[in-house]
Amino acid sequence: MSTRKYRLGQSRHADDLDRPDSYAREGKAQSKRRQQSAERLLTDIEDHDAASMLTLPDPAPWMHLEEATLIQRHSQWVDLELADRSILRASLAGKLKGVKLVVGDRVRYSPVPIEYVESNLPQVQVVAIMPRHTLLKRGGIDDREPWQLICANADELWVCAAVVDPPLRPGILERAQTLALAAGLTFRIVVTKRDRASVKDTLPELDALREQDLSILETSAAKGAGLEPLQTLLKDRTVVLVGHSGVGKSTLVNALLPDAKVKTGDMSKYGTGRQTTTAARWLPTPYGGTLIDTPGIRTLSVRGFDRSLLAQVFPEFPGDWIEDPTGLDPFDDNLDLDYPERLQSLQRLWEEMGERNPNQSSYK
Ligand SMILES: Nc1nc2c(ncn2[C@@H]2O[C@H](COP(=O)(O)OP(=O)(O)OP(=O)(O)O)[C@@H](O)[C@H]2O)c(=O)[nH]1
Ligand SMILES: [Mg+2]
Repeated sequence: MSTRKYRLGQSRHADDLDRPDSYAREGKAQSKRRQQSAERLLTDIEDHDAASMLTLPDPAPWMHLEEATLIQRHSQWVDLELADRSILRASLAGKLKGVKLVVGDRVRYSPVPIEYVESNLPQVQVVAIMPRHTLLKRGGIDDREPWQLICANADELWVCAAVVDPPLRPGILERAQTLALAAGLTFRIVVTKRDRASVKDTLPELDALREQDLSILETSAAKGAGLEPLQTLLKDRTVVLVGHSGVGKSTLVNALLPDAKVKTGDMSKYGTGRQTTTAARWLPTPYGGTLIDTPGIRTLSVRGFDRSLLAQVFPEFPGDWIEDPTGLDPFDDNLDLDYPERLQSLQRLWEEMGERNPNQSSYK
């Protein structure tokens, strides 16, 4: 038996999906049992309906107040970045307590409390959340939480994938692309640790993705190579970095923003499942704009996302395959696929999207 511990944000189920070697679909009966136990749970839990969780109270009465950006959540207060980029600690007005706030949220705050706050808490009070331009989320880890929010109002998602340690696997890249499309973010792939492979190695793992005209940027933070294009792209943009633990997100942040001095890990912890970065970090850049460093993820669940997104992720396949890819055998000689693993990947994401959370009232 595996003794690996699963932490918040990591479900055993989702973990398996990115590892073709250990990937085995659960049988129908098993899946049914899981659904039933989830339905039983439904009665004990508060209303986490997907739509209501993402609905924000109307900010109209508070538009005369100053706007700020939420950059970190604590249990009883939040940190705000003000227009001059200084940081202020604030508590939340009562009516916001049920709202899922996330890094990047634009809020309105009152310098004096509009309702009673305990004296040991910040007297500055967040009273409204502005509508979000974009909302990056992934499928929830269990049936209680339909979505896990990653950040609000970002412009781009850069998924980091290392050449080795951990190994380069396209699965997470396709997942990240799906989440970026759903959220309306520009998607780029940042290959890290390029120095760990020979220059002659063309990284054939990425060939299928290269054919899709995706933006792929190869970097080595260790050698300072390939960083300039990233710095140019960062100008006046809010960019969120995601990727497995240990791929080098924080090391890349430090190379791009020498003043950031973000904590990075050493290789000894690789495979232990422990992350070096434990909460999303909001990092203003000297190029204008912001980088958001996030904790390493095991995988990005697409559970409950709209299957129509797959047409954009897998444009090389005909529409009827996207509609239902289940009957196809990727290794069937008649299909003669250049990249059969792409079809496998489509099948996996398609199945996973159909696993609706019992609390999701709607896809999307
Ligand atoms: N050779 C080489 N090693 C690198 C490079 N970038 C990062 N590393 C190493 O990879 C390890 C992990 O780096 P981190 O930056 O902590 O990884 P992370 O993605 O932030 O990890 P989490 O915070 O756990 O999600 C460290 O030992 C780094 O020194 C690189 O460009 N080349
Ligand atoms: Mg990190």
